[in-house]
Amino acid sequence: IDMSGREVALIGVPTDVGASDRGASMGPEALRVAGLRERLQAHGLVVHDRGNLSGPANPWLPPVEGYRHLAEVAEWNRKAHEAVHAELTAGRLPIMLGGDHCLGIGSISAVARHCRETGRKLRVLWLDAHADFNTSAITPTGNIHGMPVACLCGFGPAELTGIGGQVPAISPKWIRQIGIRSVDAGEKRFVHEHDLEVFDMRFIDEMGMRHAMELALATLDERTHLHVSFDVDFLDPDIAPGVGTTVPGGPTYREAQLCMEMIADTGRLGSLDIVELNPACDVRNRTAALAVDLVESLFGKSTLMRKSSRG
Ligand code: 4U7
Ligand code: MN
Ligand code: MN
Ligand code: MN
Repeated sequence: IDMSGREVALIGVPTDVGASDRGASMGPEALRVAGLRERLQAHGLVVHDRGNLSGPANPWLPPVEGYRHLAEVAEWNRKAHEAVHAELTAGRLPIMLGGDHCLGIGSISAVARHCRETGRKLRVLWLDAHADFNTSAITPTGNIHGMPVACLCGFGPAELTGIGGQVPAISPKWIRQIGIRSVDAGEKRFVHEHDLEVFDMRFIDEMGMRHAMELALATLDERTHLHVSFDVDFLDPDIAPGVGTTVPGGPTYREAQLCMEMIADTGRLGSLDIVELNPACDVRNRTAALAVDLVESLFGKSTLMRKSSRG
């Protein structure tokens, strides 16, 4: 797949209000330092770096009625929503540089709104160690970065579920989760209740990344907009230590590369989040460099030229 000439917009959203570890707010700069823009340009993409959005500071308070920093999370997400939606409307491919994963609410609600406006179908690939399907009633932490999938599906406070003007913003049927290996007890029941399609690490161990991705990418067509929400803790912590919430037993370097290459081969990538990178936990920016490497593959870098994409 040749993406050259395609216009992409980098939108930094430097916040960690959705988490209880500080530091994801430094993610956008770490990705820039690792050469994100230059590496995309090397593939012929036209890159506009919009700099960082601004928003409320992290008040660093305990949860209130099951939510930590709800007002601040809502404010950052409204801003992310507008920024992502504006780029999509202008025909550019937005890459949101998080920031913690609460921002998936703003970003994906914007993509869903764009798909409604343009008559497209949406498929969301959620690459993560976690299902992020908690609600205030079942969360063990109150951290809203553990709730974005639930909020997008309409389960959450009106301040978050209403962003983008339609509740729910998306259907659970549009989501495929990959790499999952840490789901809380109440969250697990909720995932089953709503029938989320999850390719967890057990599935990947037994069936392989190739089969998982073939299923996750099945039934796409020319009208499908593919959104990738890439939580860096998806990756095994041995190769990606720079995240706040490490979970052992994630995809290896090769598995992660294959995952990205198979997404690239569809030619349907329409928007991307890179979230949860935490430079305060990283070692000489190597997790940022790895994320940039993988994003390069997502935009079509492959070891050798292919005569045609697999299909
Ligand atoms: B991330 C957790 F309890 N499930 O809800 C929670 F284990 O965006 C972690 O995927 C959530 O990194 C992790 O707080 C959120 C916890
Ligand atoms: Mn996440
Ligand atoms: Mn995660
Ligand atoms: Mn995390």
